[in-house]
Amino acid sequence: MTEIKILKIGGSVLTDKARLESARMKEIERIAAEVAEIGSGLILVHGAGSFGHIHAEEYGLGERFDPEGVLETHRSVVRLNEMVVESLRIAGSSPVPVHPLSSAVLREGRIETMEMEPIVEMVKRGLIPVLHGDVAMDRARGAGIVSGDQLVSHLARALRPEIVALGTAVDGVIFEGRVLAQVRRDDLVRIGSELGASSGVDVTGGMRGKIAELLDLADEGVRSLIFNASKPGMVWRALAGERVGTLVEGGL
Ligand code: IP8
Repeated sequence: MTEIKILKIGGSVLTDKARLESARMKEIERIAAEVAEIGSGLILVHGAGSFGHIHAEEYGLGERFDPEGVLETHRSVVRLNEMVVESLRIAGSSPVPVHPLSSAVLREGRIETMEMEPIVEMVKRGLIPVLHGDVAMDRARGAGIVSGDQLVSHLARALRPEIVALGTAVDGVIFEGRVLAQVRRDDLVRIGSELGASSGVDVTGGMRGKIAELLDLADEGVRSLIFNASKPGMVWRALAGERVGTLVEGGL
């Protein structure tokens, strides 16, 4: 089977997080063009940004089960997903939407089961599965939020991709004003207090949540890159195997 690459693009790149459901179409189109140059073997995951986070908070989805909140939050992220899928198609790729609400079940906010077979078959046929942060059924809480970062680490554990790259709106993990070339678990004590929450409404933990997720993945032997997807050319470079941004790796 083709080597797999997993790319995540954060909601802060694709949307204006301060304004409800405002997509940055130019950014979506630019990234779609960079992805199209890479070709097949790719799984794309995107964050929700101002599609999803604002609804999830409004309905208190982290704390209580709310049927309308499940529907409205899902519908909102699906609207962004459709824009991403359509831009990829126009750029010449063969994307297909994959919605975690219909394919994953959580327990206490963590993925317990997720359909992987359709995703594997899609990649084998040269399609690009496009997943997104979503609301999902939770066996303990009724419903919960599954972030794009958690989806990336779940997919990467199962599929052992050659590249895992997470595009954000910053240059990587920044400590004392400089981008760290790599981060290991031991570094957390030193840099922990500087790791910010994300700007705008974010129910899944910003940079801190992202690093926690990626360090767990690194412990299982899968390294990942956090890089700036808002800078033109960086998505392509990350997918081409360049070491851009910050590498999250396991301890020695
Ligand atoms: O933007 C969150 O996904 P993320 C999904 O990847 C929802 O953290 C529905 C808020």
